[in-house]
Order: sequence, then C-alpha cells, then structure tokens
Amino acid sequence: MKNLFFVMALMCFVLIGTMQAEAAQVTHSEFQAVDETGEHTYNATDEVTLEGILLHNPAEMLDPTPDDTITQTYNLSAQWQFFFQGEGDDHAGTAVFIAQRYDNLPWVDTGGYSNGEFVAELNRINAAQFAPGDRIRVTGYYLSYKGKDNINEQHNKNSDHDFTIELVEKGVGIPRPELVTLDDLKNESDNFVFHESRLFGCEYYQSRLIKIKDVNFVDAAATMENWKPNGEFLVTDGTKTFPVKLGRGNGIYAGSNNLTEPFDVIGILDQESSNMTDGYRLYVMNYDGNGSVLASTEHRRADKPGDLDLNGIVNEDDVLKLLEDWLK
Ligand SMILES: [Ca+2]
Ligand SMILES: [Ca+2]
Ligand SMILES: [Ca+2]
Repeated sequence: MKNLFFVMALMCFVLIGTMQAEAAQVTHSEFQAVDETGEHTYNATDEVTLEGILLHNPAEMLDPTPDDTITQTYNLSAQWQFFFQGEGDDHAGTAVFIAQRYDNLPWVDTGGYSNGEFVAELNRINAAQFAPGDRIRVTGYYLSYKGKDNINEQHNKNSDHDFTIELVEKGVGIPRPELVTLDDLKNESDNFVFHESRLFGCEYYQSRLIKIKDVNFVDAAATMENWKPNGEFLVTDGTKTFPVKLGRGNGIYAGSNNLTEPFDVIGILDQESSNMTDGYRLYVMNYDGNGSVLASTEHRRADKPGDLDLNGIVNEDDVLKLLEDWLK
C-alpha cells in the first residue's frame, strides 16, 4: 500500500513535470490575445514556442553591459531585448527580454547574474548567430508586462528558466514596414485607438515595423533637448500626435538630429503602460543621418526593396551597388 502510494505520487510528479516542460508552438496573434482591459489571456501552457523575423539588433534597444555592483531596488543593471514579428496572417509580434540583477526586484529570491554569468548567458543565447532579418524560433517562459506578453525567464536565473533561440532561416529579410497613419492609431480626441479584437488600432500594429509619413516635431526645442539615446518626444501630422521613443543605436546622439520637416518615421510600435489600453509609442532603434526619414538604414532598406543605394529610385546604379556588395 505504501509502495503503491509512492508510485502514484511519483507518477503525478513526473506528469506535472512533463506538463510544465511542454512548450506549445503558438502564433504571435494567439500569444498576444487580450481581454477588454488589455490584459493577456494566453495561459494554455507554461512555455511557448514562437517563430518570426528579428526586426533589429538587441543592443540598439537596451544596454546589455553587465555591472553586478548595482544594488538599487528595481534597477536590473544589464538588459537585453528585441522584437520579432509574425509572418503571413500572423499579424502580431513579440518581445524577448533578459536582465542581469533580477534580485534588485523586492519579490525575487532566486538571485541575479554575476557579470561572468550574464556574459555566459548572452553567449549561450547568441550561439545561433542570428541577425536582423533572420527567421528565428524562440522557446521559453513568459510574463505579461505593461501591455505586452514577453518571452523571458520570469526573472528567475535558475537554468530551468532559460529561453532558447534557434536560427530557422538566415537572411529572409526584414519585413517591409506597413504604412500607417495617425488616424489608424488615434481617435478624434487624439486618444490611442484600443480594441480587444486586436484587428485594428494600436494593438493590431503592436511589436511590428510600421512607417508614418509626413510628420513634424510637436516642440522642436524640447526635441533638441530629448534627442539622445532613450530620448522621447512627440510628432504630429498637424492634428494628432504620437510619442516617439529613441533607442541607443550609434547614430542617436545629441546633435545628430538633422531632419527636415515634414519627415517620415519607421519604427516598431511598442506599448509600455500600467493602463494596458494606452501608452503606445513608436520605438526607433537607430538613425542613419539621411535627413528625411527617421529610421535605421536596415529599416529604410526594408521599406525600399531594390533601391540598394537608397537614393529614392531603382535603376542601374542599384545593380552596380549589388555587384559591388557581392564582390566584397
Ligand atoms: Ca497590448
Ligand atoms: Ca538563464
Ligand atoms: Ca537607387
């Protein structure tokens, strides 16, 4: 009797273990589903596997430089994050996140990474040698955070909470940014358009590469001040406004704003707000100094297939550019 109880307990333990270890392959749309408050509803499995196209270099978003001397509450020290977006009918995208000092969060009791451990962790994750435009597969635990369902370690440094990144296909190409107007993202009162169906409005474009044409700075002086890594400012189409958040790409620094108004913006529609029906913003990871489009070179290339020298027309010069690149 005692033995039978032991066997049954063991079987239950194994079964629970198996259930928790199993990761379902889901679409970004399934994974990002929300209710009317904007909170995420996916809970069918503890871990998920998602496929999509990497949109940018992670280090252009958050600073992954480790510093394990930081002890300030809520300061996670090194952070590493990227967006990858679904393909075809899977009109959604997801962020992947890891940080160093989880233990600076008051509720975390599983510790944080030393500098050496964090570097080893990034080496493990980067072993697949993926780059923007690659099709990747990410498997891991997740947490809902301020309007997005993120794949992460649930702030747990134990290796059973590792996520993995596999390279499915190299060089598929960054998807062409979808052309969106501020009328798609804001209502008549200049409030964010939110709908739990995620079939239109800001949710429809969340974590995806979009382009907004012909905008001006709302406040040129304030923009000059906030134009720096991680800076924020507003742009306007003349009626409605939208927040832009700069990344930390090497073309973003005080004095590098040479844009002529009106200009176009290409970025990733992000959300980060305790009220999960607002707090959207356009995240621009890098700026290449071209003067007319606030975007990185890779995102401008994705916007103009064939125009390899990015001069606005597709002609024999682009073929020469292709040959030049090819002969390198
Ligand atoms: Ca959301
Ligand atoms: Ca880990
Ligand atoms: Ca050209």
